[in-house]
Amino acid sequence: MLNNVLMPEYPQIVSLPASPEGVVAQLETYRGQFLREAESVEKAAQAGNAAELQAFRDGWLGRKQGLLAQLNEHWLKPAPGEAKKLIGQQLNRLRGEAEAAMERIEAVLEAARLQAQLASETLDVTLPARAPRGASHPLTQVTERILGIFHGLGYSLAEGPEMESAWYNFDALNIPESHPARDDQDTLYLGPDLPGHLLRTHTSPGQIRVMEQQAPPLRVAVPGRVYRRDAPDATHSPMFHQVEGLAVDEDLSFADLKGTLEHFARAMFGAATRTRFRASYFPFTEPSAEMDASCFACAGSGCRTCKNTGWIEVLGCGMVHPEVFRAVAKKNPVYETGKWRGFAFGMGVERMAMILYGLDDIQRFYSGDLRFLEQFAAHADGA
Ligand code: 2NL
Repeated sequence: MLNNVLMPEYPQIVSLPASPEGVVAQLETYRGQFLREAESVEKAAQAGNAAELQAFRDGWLGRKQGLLAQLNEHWLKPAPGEAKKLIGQQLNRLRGEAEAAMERIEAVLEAARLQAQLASETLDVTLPARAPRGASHPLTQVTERILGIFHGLGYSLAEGPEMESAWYNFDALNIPESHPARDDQDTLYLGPDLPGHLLRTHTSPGQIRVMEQQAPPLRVAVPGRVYRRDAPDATHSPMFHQVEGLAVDEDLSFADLKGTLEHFARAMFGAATRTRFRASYFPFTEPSAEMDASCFACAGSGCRTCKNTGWIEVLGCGMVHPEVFRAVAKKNPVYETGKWRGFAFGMGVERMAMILYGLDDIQRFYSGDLRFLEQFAAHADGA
């Protein structure tokens, strides 16, 4: 029969042997058959094949048709008293072995199942994502580029709160009560519930907080949102982004400032970039300067990017004013005036991005318009 190839061989009951020796011998034969079959079913189970187990169990231990049930019915029940004891003992032994074997095989099968599940559900967490899901915002990309350059110069990264006190935002930075920047025409104050508090107008208070916590020598960059009371137009927004930097050490000079920022300009706009420093004024630095970079679009000959000047205004900078150290020293006496020299600089991220990408409207950054944003996806990390 072709079927036989796949059919489990059900053990067949034979008629009750005439002598006790015959009973023992026949049960021993059954036992041998059982052990051989159990071995083969266990092998199948190790390979994860459960199909044979059910037929095996039915054949031997099935409640009515199983061989042990039939031996019970046809050998044990009709046996005379003295033979009953022997047959009963032998059958119990066989049943005990059969049940133990069945349990073992089930355990093997369960282990094989678990193994297969583990293999099929293994996650390689080191695999790269199949596809980029999006891209970082152009302002994020530019911020990270700027920070990356200063990271390479040993600057650490710090952030401060967007809600500040007037002391951190103005007084500590040597901006006097009378200064127009403090006017509520220019600054967003937080109203009667928070007197003396405002939305920071620059990230400099973040650096004040770093100095209060940390003794020189230090180098730190502070990125973040800043707020000014401006009407939105193509080049203004009441909220924009800055990166500021600060270095403090024993003998820093304006030459260190120039070397640092010249390196920054070349890393940002290309190795051929030249710089120039024009005298300027900030209350928190003395002397103060603005740095221009030669135009990367026309190499200085004059174009739309540089408005035909050949130069691009990049940032403001200067040597930290002694009054700033004096303010910090109130909380951190290490900054006692006269001990330290520092230089600082600040730049607008939107302005930097508009120059780099040739954009003419700052409002694009805040519109969420995908037709605009998707143009920057190619620059994104991993895209
Ligand atoms: C600009 C100019 C500047 C600073 C920021 C600074 C910070 C401390 C002390 C001294 Cl804690 N200075 N920051 C210095 C010079 C210029 O920013 O045009 N930003 C957009």
